[in-house]
Amino acid sequence: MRKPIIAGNWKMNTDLSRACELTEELVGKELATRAEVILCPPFISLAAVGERIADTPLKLGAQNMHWEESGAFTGEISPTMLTSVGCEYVILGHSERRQLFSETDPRVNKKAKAALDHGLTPIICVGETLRQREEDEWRGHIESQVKAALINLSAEEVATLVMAYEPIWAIGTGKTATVEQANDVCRLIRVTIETIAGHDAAEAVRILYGGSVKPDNISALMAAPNIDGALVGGASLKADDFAAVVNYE
Ligand code: G2H
Repeated sequence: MRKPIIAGNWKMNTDLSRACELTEELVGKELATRAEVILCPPFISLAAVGERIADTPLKLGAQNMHWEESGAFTGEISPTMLTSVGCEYVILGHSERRQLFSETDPRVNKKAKAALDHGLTPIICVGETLRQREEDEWRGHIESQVKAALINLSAEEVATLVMAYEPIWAIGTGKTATVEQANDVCRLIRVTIETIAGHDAAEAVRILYGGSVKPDNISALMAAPNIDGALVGGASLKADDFAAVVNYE
């Protein structure tokens, strides 16, 4: 049985004060424990959020990282920096990074390898554009992103990681993929992983859906057989909404 994951991707939102406040609001709520709940605040708030969730079931994740441990990489954050503040997860290859910050498949792969080498669980994002969806090119695109991200990872490593399917056309737009569309792509991701790393790894990998997840669509998404959780953006910024997503029926 795969344990579900609900991860809040705060993106470039919340200053330190609001990040602490939002964390405290969440800590004060009754949150179901059937899913692992991960908070991914901006880098500058990781330590403070980490301190506030240290004695709770909530987990800490980062939104990106560099693959090197240290060095002359101005503006970057390393895996050891993330683990030093209690991070257990790191989002890699989010479409906003791919589209706005020149993140490439080879870099996502290097980052995934480095994360695993440092005991961090990567949450690797893949997803197609509206054009690729409309022109029926999404299968090839998703397969290629998954294969590129997992190059040189062992089956044991692949089994531990988390994938996230985020259709670019559904991110922050209010449009959600239908449950059937989302489940179909998550199944394709699992089948692709099976061809690379075998049946056991494919069955173990947790695959999240992301893209305008809200309290009113989470239950239907979670009922789909290939969807193991959600990567939540906008709705993770309000404690009531995020708690309602975590406490899905
Ligand atoms: C997709 C998602 C979280 P939102 O980017 O990663 O954001 O829920 O705002 O569409």
